[in-house]
Amino acid sequence: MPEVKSVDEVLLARVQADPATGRAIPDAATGETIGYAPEQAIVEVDVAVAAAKAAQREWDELGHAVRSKLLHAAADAVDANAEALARLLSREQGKPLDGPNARFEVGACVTWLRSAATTVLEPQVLIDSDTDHAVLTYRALGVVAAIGPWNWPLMIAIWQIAPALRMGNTVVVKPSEYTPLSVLALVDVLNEVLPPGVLVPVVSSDREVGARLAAHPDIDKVMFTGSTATGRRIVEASSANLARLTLELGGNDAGIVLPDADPKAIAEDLFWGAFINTGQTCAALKRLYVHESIHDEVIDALAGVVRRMPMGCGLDPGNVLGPLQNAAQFDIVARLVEDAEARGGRVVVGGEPAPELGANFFRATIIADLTDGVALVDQEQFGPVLPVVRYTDVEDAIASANGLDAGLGASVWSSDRVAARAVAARLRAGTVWINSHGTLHPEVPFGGVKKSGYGLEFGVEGLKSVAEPRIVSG
Ligand code: TXE
Repeated sequence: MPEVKSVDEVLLARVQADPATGRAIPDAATGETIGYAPEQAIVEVDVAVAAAKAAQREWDELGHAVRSKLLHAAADAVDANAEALARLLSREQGKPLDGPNARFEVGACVTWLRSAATTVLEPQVLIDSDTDHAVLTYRALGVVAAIGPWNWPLMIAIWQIAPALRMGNTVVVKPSEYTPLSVLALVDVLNEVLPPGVLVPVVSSDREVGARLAAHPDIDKVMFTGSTATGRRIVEASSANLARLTLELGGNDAGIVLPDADPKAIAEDLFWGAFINTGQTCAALKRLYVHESIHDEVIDALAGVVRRMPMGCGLDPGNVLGPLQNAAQFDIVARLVEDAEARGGRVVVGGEPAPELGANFFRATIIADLTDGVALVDQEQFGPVLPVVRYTDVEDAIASANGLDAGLGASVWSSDRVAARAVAARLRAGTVWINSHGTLHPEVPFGGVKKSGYGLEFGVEGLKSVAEPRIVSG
């Protein structure tokens, strides 16, 4: 009997390296090798950038209508390979197929590709009088480097790639060393319809490869999502090549629950705000401030939701929570929980690893009775753990929410939308949600303030960020 391969194994076979030369990539849940990623050398960055540079002019000259059509065709190709991509993503990244996870992420790739295909950046007439005329238009920048993380590797790659291609740039993609195979597979699928050289991957576990790409003299723009430390290095590199930058550096988003919120009504949305992708999400709810009058009810309702959400291997149907993607992240989460307990935190639910599920699993956790100043509150945990802080005066909660360097997202929870908006207006974050957290729309710009980075993605603003402005005056 010939061996029957699953759809993701067929897709993987298209991109993976020879085991003799490639790097073994583990299944995040089981630790078993799922495939081998190519290990490219620094010199291959130069080859990739040269290919992208050589293809850029012709791609630009195709014009918006043709590029839009090709982006729709690329979306169709992703759609046609959706299950294979989702299964590979689930194994490599760890997120379950079900829930707002792997299938959802691949679906978002299709949505954001189509949005980039249909969004139009119109010329803007600035002055139009008898004597003066000035128009602002946008054109391609050149070659864009798309450097991505391991938490939402496919969706974030598309956020970087799709607008860049739409505007006539070519792209060199550098996936995280933790999730190279699913991104390579995505690029391979997109390249079923894109002309050669328009989208070129570089894959390596050597962080110098990313550094070389960001600093390359022929890179005109770097789209980066990752840690603040690496973001700083990219800013330094840009002093030489003057590459334009969009930096999405994660956050430590606060949520404020006002006294008039209905604990039962908000519990499930609070849960997903914090625990989507098992907490490994840049704009997840990472610290929750709850008014003392409803504090216990909110904790009870939230803990009830946590208890009924299944955690386990991503390919097993029904699971909606998975492992931490890698051992280093598991250690960060475990250390923060241990420290929070030592500093008076009360574990309401979870609070420990789940070794029976696998080495990288940590139970979904709520820890109450914490204050600002505890590391779990002040630092980005990036895992399935939500610290809860009780407050008496909303002024204190606002001061706490604004008190850290991070400023990606925030949320306000209340039965009174007007009151919630008044609090929202005082929070310093790129996006403030009301009665939800982290919900994104392809037409609504997204980006951070303070140390969460700069630059906007999505919609018309996203197209502007991968284009160079040109004013024709007279
Ligand atoms: O990120 P890095 P890592 C947070 C999370 C996590 C921490 C580290 O708290 O614990 O970041 O994650 C490439 N020039 N977030 O180590 O190091 C690297 O190869 C150019 C938040 O994965 O920032 C990878 O492709 N590129 C985040 C990418 O940068 C370089 C999502 C990100 O790696 C480089 C994930 C260099 N000098 C983790 N060095 C978010 N914003 O949501 C490395 N890279």
